[in-house]
Amino acid sequence: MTSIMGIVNVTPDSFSDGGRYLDHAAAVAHGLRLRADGADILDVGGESTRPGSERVSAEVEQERVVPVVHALTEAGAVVSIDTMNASTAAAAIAAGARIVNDVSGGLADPGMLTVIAASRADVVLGHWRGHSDRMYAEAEYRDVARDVVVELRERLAAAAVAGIAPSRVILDPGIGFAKRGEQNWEMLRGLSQLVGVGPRVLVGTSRKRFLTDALDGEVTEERRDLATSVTSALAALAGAWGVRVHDVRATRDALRVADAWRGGTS
Ligand code: PMM
Repeated sequence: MTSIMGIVNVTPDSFSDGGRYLDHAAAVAHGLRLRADGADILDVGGESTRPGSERVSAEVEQERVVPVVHALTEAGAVVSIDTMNASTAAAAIAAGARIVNDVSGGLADPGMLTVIAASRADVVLGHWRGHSDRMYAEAEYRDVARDVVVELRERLAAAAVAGIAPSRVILDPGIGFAKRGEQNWEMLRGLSQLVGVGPRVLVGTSRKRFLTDALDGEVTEERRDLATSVTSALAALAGAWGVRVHDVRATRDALRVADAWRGGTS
């Protein structure tokens, strides 16, 4: 079945969590709850990448995430570290993280791919064209899915040059990153092109703006999560290996239904 990556934000400014899980113990408890709900991977992040969000120093980021990565690993979870900083990736790997989730695809920090190559961690390479303060200025495409495939192939090649085999790579179309509303739908429509590149593909639509814009009336968190479950199931049918979500339980149900549709064994 499609893998579920559950989101554990350890940030005070996250749009979704609003700082509720800033406290380490609360973050760990939240992660364990997501694991009980069916998350295969817990994605721990200490820097919000939401449009317009402030960057934090690598030191602050590490103070937030390293104890959480350590505790969740000790509890037996597979942990990924959501970071664009090589030093945070290294610290999280030392604390037990098995996957580095770099939304910038190794572009934000020139040391990132080297750190990962020297470890046994897998890596998520996201499609990215710049930090959140300027990413919409970069949102020009001829054909979104085709352009994203070209750019992620380059990141895959850069990873290989650094010594990271494609089998360790997971590609992510970077939904919401340097993509305006409709461009995200264009990307999702062309998702099978990215799946065709070869490595595993991860898709993150959870609670994102383009998605809630498709709904009418007052959009509650519950409705955003329902909409997320639909896109996650559709991503699974398009061949995604995994989805990154806040609401693991609803996603699990949706993926089981998609799996039954496909005729898989769940
Ligand atoms: N989106 C966000 C953060 N990290 N990681 C991956 N691999 N893919 C994504 O789409 C992605 C990500 C932003 O969302 P959040 O602030 O709700 O975590």
